[in-house]
Formats: sequence, structure tokens, C-alpha cells
Amino acid sequence: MSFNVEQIRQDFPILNQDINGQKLVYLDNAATTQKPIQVIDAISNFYKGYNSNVHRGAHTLSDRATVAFENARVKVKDFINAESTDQIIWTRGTTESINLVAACFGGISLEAGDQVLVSAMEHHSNIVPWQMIAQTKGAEVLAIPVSSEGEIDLEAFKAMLGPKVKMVSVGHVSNALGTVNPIKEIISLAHDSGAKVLIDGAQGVGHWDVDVQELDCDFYAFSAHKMFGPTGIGALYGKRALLEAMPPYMGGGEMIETVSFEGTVYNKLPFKFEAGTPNIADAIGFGAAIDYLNSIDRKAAAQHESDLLAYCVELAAKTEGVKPVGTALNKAGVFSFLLEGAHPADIGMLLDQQGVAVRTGNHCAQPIMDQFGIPGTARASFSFYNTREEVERLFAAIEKVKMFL
Ligand code: 7TS
Repeated sequence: MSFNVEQIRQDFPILNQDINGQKLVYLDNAATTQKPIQVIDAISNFYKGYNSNVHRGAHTLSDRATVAFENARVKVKDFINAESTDQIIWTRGTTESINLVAACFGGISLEAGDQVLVSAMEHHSNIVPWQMIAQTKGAEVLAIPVSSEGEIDLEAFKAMLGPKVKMVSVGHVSNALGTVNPIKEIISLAHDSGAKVLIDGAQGVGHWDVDVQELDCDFYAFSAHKMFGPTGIGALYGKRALLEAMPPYMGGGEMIETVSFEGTVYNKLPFKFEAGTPNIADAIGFGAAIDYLNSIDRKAAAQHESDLLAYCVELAAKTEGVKPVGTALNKAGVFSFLLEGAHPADIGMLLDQQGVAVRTGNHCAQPIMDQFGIPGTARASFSFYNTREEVERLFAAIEKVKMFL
């Protein structure tokens, strides 16, 4: 296994195009990563060759679809080292995974006066579902303080823990700032205090190995589209005892064993949480994305991303007017920044005119932007298919933005 960025780029046909007259520089990987041809082919081959509904056992195509669909679940299970495929629930993505836990686990575990702790830099999808269930239960959602560098204040966190805290829900990596949180320590502290822990892995699992058993998290939520797979599919890992104790999320076909007006018996795990015809094609595409990740040297890929970030920080320091937002010691390949005298939306538009795609705004993390007293940032986020030349293109484009403004 070797890692060669030029070779890797051949797998991503979308990268090889001009945008607004310039070669595309795609630096919006935290929003969604691009898809390798292997994933695109897996989805296309499903529709061309064996599209059929699953778990019906009705005919050969249905059997083929079921085998591929369940095989994808095995790939996800192995990828995060879950104990069993029973503990891998297909969802539409991180957002749905967190909503499921908030509604179903929050529904049975939260009582009036209880507390849910999230960090102050969470994505909205790891804040709002907790607020929704807390409101119906008379519980409250409290923010664990985050420093001006973008690091969770562990001392403050320890002080907040206590018998009222039933759930701690934090991101593996902040999408807005790039901070890699000390989740192992957070999980262990929360457990010592009797709380359960959900890790929002949207920005984590695509970048380096995640072992849910070693982490000992109670839930881990993630999206395929941020790890080179398709949109509309993701997964929730949960500890078996918790998933068993939780009621279903939605009712319908697939999630039942028997239905009668006298009483319905729910299906076993994982199907209890999978009402309706699932997203079969994209689950298979997700499996292909995992095969792809397993086929590259992931350690070298992670090192490459980290080198790109370091190069970006180095060039930023030499560029007058650029102010990084989020300077934690342990960071993933996310560079959020402000440019003196420019609104983030204008930066994004002017970079786009030069073929450079970044995201601007509050990155669905409004509370931390409010804390910093800014409306948002421009954000370049790197993947292993990005190059040093592309980082240089970003800063050359920023120089032009400065001239325009
Ligand atoms: N959690 C984090 C940390 C995220 O970065 C995102 C999406 C989500 C949850 C929600 O994931 P979804 O797949 O269910 O939408 N983050 C971003 C982003 O940074 N730019 O666009 C989406």
C-alpha cells in the first residue's frame, strides 16, 4: 500500500475540471467529500444490475440486493470495530443518528431537572435534537465552555458533571474550528460520573481509525458523505444494551416482527430502528467507500492532510490580514479564517470566481461564532486528495481578494 496524491486524484473524476475558467481547487471537504469512481460505480452497478428491495427473499435480484446491503453493514461494523452488525443502524446521516438517540434514549432516560451536556462549539445537529427532547422532559441542555483557541475546558467539564447529567454529547472534531477533542478522556470522565456519551463522528471517522470498543463510547454517529460515500446514508453505532432498551424511532414495515391490533412485536436489532424501505443503493455505496478507504494507506493519508494544514498555517502567517479562527493544539485539516475588512460571504464569492471552493458562514455552529463575536468565517477544509499547490492557489486567490476589496 502506498500513498501517491496524483494517483489518488485519478480516482476522483470531479476534481479534474475548470470552474470559472480556472482549475478547480476543492477545499470544502468538511461539508462533503468528493466520491471516488469506485463508489460511483458501485451505486450505478446496483441500479444497472440488481436493483431490488431487500429482506423480501422474493427472487434472485432481491437476494443479491440483500446480500450486498447487509455486506455493507459488515464493512461499516468492521471499520469502526463494533462488536456486531446488530449495533450498526442505517440512518440518513449524522443528523438523523443524533435525533434518533435524543428521541429514543433521551425519551427513556431524561427526567425533569436532568441535564445534557454538549460543548459550546457543537454543530447545530448536536444541539437542537437535545433541546427538543429536553423541552418535552423538563430537562436542560448546558454548554461545556470552550476557550478562545477552540478547546474544551476540561476542568469546567469535570465541575459540571454530577448526578443530574444523564448524557454528554460532543463532536469528535469541530467542523467549524477543526479542534480534535480529547474524546477518550471525556468519555471516561462522563462514565465515572454515571452519564452516557454520544460522539458526533461526522468529522472524525473519515480521517483516521476509530475503534468504538476502545473508545468505550455509548453511541457514535456519522455520515457516509463526509467519508467519500454518497449523501443520504449514515450510521449509528450503539451499545447493545442501550439499543435493546430503547423504543423504536419510527413505525412501519421492516421494524416489526408481527403486527396485530392486539399488540405489535418489534423486530430485533438493528431492524427495529429501520422502518420502511432503506436507502439500499447508498448503503452499498457506503460499503464501497469503506473498501476504498481500506485500499489506501490511511496513516499516510492522515499525515498528508496534517501536512497540508501545517503548510496552510505557515502561508497564513505570511499573509497580512488573515486571522485564523480556532487555534487548538490538536487540529484536523480545517482552516477557518477571517480577512481584515472583508465579510466571509464576499471572501467565498471572490475565491469561487478564481476556482477555489471554500465554505463561508457560521458552519451550523452559531453559538461558538456568537461567543467569538463574529458572524462566521471562511473555511478551507482539506482531504487527502488536496495538494500543496492547491494550498498555494488558495493564498494566491486570497491576495487577489485583498486587491478587489
Ligand atoms: N456534525 C458535524 C460535526 C458536522 O460537521 C456535520 C455536517 C453534521 C454533524 C451533520 O451531518 P449531516 O451529514 O447529517 O448533515 N457539517 C457540515 C459542514 O461543516 N458543512 O456542511 C455540513
